[in-house]
Amino acid sequence: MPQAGSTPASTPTHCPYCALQCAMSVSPGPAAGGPAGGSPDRGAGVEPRQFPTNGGALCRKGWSSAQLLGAADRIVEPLLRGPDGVLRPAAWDEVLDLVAAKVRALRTAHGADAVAVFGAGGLTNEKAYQLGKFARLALGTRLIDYNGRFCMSSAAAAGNRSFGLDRGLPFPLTDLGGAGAILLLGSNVAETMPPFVRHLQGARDAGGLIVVDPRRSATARLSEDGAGLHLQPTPGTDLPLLLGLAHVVLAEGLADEDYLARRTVGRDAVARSVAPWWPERVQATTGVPAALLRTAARRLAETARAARAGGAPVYVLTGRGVEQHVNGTDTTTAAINLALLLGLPGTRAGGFGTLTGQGNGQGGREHGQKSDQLPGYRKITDPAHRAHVAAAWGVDESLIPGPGVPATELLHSLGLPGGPRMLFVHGSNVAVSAPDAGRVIEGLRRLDFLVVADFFLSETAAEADVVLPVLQWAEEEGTMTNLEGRILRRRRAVTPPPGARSELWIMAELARRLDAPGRFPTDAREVFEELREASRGGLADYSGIDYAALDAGEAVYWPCPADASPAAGTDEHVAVDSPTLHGTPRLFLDGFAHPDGKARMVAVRFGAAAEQLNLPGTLTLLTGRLLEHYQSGAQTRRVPELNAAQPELRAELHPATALAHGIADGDLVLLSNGRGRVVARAALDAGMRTDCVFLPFHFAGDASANLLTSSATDPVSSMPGFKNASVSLSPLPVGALPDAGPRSAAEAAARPLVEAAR
Ligand SMILES: Nc1nc2c(c(=O)[nH]1)N[C@H]1C(S)=C(S)[C@@H](COP(=O)(O)OP(=O)(O)OC[C@H]3O[C@@H](n4cnc5c(=O)[nH]c(N)nc54)[C@H](O)[C@@H]3O)O[C@H]1N2
Ligand SMILES: Nc1nc2c(c(=O)[nH]1)N[C@H]1C(S)=C(S)[C@@H](COP(=O)(O)OP(=O)(O)OC[C@H]3O[C@@H](n4cnc5c(=O)[nH]c(N)nc54)[C@H](O)[C@@H]3O)O[C@H]1N2
Ligand code: SF4
Ligand SMILES: [Mo]
Repeated sequence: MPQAGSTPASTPTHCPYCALQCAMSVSPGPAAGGPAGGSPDRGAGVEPRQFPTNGGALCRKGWSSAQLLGAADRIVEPLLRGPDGVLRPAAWDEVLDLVAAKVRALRTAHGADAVAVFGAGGLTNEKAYQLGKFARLALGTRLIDYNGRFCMSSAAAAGNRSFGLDRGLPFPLTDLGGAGAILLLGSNVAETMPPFVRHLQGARDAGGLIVVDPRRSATARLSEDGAGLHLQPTPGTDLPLLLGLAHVVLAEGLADEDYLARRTVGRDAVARSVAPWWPERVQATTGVPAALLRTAARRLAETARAARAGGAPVYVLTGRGVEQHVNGTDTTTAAINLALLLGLPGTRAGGFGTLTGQGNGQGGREHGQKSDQLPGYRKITDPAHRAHVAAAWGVDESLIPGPGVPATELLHSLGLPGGPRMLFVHGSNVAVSAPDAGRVIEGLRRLDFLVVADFFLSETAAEADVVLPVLQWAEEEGTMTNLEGRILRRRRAVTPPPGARSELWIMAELARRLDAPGRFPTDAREVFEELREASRGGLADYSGIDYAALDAGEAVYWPCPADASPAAGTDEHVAVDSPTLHGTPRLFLDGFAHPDGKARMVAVRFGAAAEQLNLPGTLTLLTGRLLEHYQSGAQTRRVPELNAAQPELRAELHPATALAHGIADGDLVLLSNGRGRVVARAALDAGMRTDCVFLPFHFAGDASANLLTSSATDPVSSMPGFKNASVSLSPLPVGALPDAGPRSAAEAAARPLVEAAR
């Protein structure tokens, strides 16, 4: 239970939102611009802090983040759905007793897998770790997965396959600043991590920023100063584009053959696989002119050659635009292959990285909330890994269930025969953010019992039988692992509302009621101490890290083994910003994490899935993000200034596409396919391709882009193809409004367009 204690005037911590984890100081007090009706004693002030990643800057979301601490519609008491279907406040003991009784009853009647858990990459390391243990030991279920499956899974799978290890950036972010060239594929950092843009400046100044995006995004526009390039392929064709870049590098003798021979295996198979992708064929498939492709390949290769001689380094970076496809793992692999051909990963001449998204998207994928995983990035199917974790948990290994199923499969099996009948959701708004969300909402409604831990009545919480009010970022202690694999302290800066509880406390209370084996401490530091042991010797080894070290310097990159000897495949296990700290800021300098120390070059082939080939008359739906909103929008739609800046769903369309469909700027349009219908306001933008429409996924109800996305997934990573659905576009026909009435006040509030049009 949270203790009301004294809070210092200003506490150093980090932003609640994305993986850049900008440093800030939080002081209790009324939040500037706080929401009307908010609790005046629950606000806080935010000031940016100097830190290498954000350089003292914050984006609008960071600046306004504290406003939600005292939001008027924050949930501050447990809510229980009554027989009349209405959610009403209830006492903690009453709801926890009920939840535990439901678990027991369903387990007895249907087996332990009748209960499932859905976690998140926004949870602290401690909560993510504890949630994985809670599922396996307290619930006894194998069914746990999390929203990182929608986020980092393709990049993680590719990194593990090629390098033997997945750390989003295997080098400090500040290394990018001196780059001579950066190939940035499917990432719109100018909106998704604005303070990151400073790290692109070196490449921009050198004319070496090359952005690949079917949209002329804010980031693509950054490449237009100087001699930078914007490649604007047909969506879903990054794989052939990358095969084409590799083709040019090899055909023109620009590969670093010495590096390939020393540090990789599989070069010849990759060379054979890219041979058929000559630039003119790539042009026919991707729409990117052959000459532009050659220019890009030569610029990267020439800069890489200079880098090997001590010049400015070269980086290849990916974002969700290339990863969230049914071939996302292979596309990311093709990007890694290109970086390997240029001789970059594990050298001072540059590298490959992926830009992790959620606040703890990196740590969230290391500590065991993934269906096939145990802490320390261990495998749940490996007997030695299971034995190690069982010992750290103090339980018999046989008590740890086997692997579960990935997120999309889990969410689409809810309430179906053989599927889970009860679900716990911690930190995700799946009713808005999951693919084919209409089907997910049906599944949530089929469940016998839904428990959602949140601080707002998100669209998912609005479906719950029990809502458990939890702490917000500035009210809790813990650690986050940022996009560089650097472990940071999240600190309690303000006192939480009396009715809210920490998730560690909730798990401990339920574990006790369920007579769970293992330990469930409520103090984050105590959980971290156990996490250290559980991770010891694993790929993501945190055993050498403790809160005291973090509090002293905030510069520990994993792996950080307790004995301070280098982890396998890494050589730079050194003190970084502080002489007392250990860590591995740069991975792979001595070798990759495969047993032979060599990177795998995996030959990948382009085979477009049916959905990716547009039917005549349809457009490709691109989905993504706006600066002002975060993810499902559950938080940022509640911040007045952010919501005022982006109040409604806008569909970005090329003027020619709009004209062909009889649509003018500002018109309401209907986007539809076999899965659903969405209403949006047309926003004409000549930077779009004529065969695409772009929708952000931040809005709910009939403005939810995920009513249209497909649940088809990548066979390796189980990543859904969020970035590539086929849709029909029309002006909103009179009488064509979706007729289902709003289910909740939250949903109604999220349907301004439909309501306005009625
Ligand atoms: N403002 C804001 N910032 C955020 C978030 C947020 O919700 N809002 N979320 C955070 C999280 S969890 C994540 S994962 C990151 C995501 O960060 P990004 O990866 O930068 O975000 P997206 O907007 O999803 O996608 C990036 C770009 O991919 C492009 N794209 C779409 N399809 C394709 C394609 O087929 N090929 C290529 N090359 N590009 C394509 C889109 O046009 C878009 O500009 O952002 C983090 N930061
Ligand atoms: N079409 C489309 N869909 C996408 C994507 C896309 O690009 N296109 N991107 C995907 C990606 S990359 C991601 S990461 C997902 C993200 O989508 P979601 O998983 O839905 O993420 P959020 O909207 O951040 O939801 C977080 C919820 O948890 C609450 N919350 C925040 N912190 C905590 C906490 O510490 N504990 C608890 N219990 N609750 C908390 C918030 O109030 C909010 O309701 O969306 C995916 N969906
Ligand atoms: S860029 Fe990300 S971490 Fe930084 S202030 Fe914005 S949302 Fe927060
Ligand atoms: Mo994400």
